[in-house]
Amino acid sequence: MSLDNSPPPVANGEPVYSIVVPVLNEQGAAPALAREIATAFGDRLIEILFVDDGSTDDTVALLSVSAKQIPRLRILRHRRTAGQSRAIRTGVLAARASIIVTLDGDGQNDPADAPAMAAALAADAGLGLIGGVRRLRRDSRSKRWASKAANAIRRGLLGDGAEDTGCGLKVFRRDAYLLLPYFDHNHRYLPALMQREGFQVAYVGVNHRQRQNGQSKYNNWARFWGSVSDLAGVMWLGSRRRDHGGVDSL
Ligand SMILES: Nc1nc2c(ncn2[C@@H]2O[C@H](COP(=O)(O)OP(=O)(O)O)[C@@H](O)[C@H]2O)c(=O)[nH]1
Ligand SMILES: [Mg+2]
Repeated sequence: MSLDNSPPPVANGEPVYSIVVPVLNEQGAAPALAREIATAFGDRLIEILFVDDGSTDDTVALLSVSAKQIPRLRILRHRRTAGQSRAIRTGVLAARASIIVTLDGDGQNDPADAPAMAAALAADAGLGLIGGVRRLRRDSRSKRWASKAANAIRRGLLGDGAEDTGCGLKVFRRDAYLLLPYFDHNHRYLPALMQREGFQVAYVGVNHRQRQNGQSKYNNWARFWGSVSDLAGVMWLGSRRRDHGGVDSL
């Protein structure tokens, strides 16, 4: 079992995409998802980083078995649970590719959508991020309603134009992401934070699937109260932005 941060040797050069998957107690979904990601990207040079956030089930043990069959799979593990945003950040810091793809670890995002999104980002130097927009949500009615309301409030207050920041499927530039402030749940504000740094952001409709295993880690009320302070913080960050209009080298 490899739990350290040292990258395994790569036979054919550096990966072009690093796929980062945060997981917390996803033993029923994670191994199949790792295989699906490897299949979706075919023979493209990728690495797959699963970041375990202190699972208490068999997620890590099962992923370690998968890694024997999928040499491109790396597993990182937090010693203590620190949240989805922190797990994404751990994966991005360890990633070797300049383009990052993130996916939820429960299998609700469809890896088949990812290669085209990554290629679209690679082809457009002005874009910092392409966010997935779940076309048909496969979630409970209360979650869909809460998500719709949260998205509308955030969009209205931040003006980030993002219809669905809760979608775990996103592609972005590693160096752009590393310019952004980290805070718990910052993964829901990546479009606004990217725009604040001057990057363009685009959106694309993606597939969404029913959760087949395990349980959702978020409940609506906890998310609501967290969102109030997160939104206030991101609005403050926006109000403190100043723009130099470009830098000339003389
Ligand atoms: N690393 C980490 N991942 C988390 C945490 N909470 C949720 N996740 C992962 O984030 C993804 C989305 O979470 P999920 O519970 O499916 O949220 P939902 O789709 O909104 O119900 C899944 O891959 C989870 O395993 C956490 O505290 N830490
Ligand atoms: Mg989910």
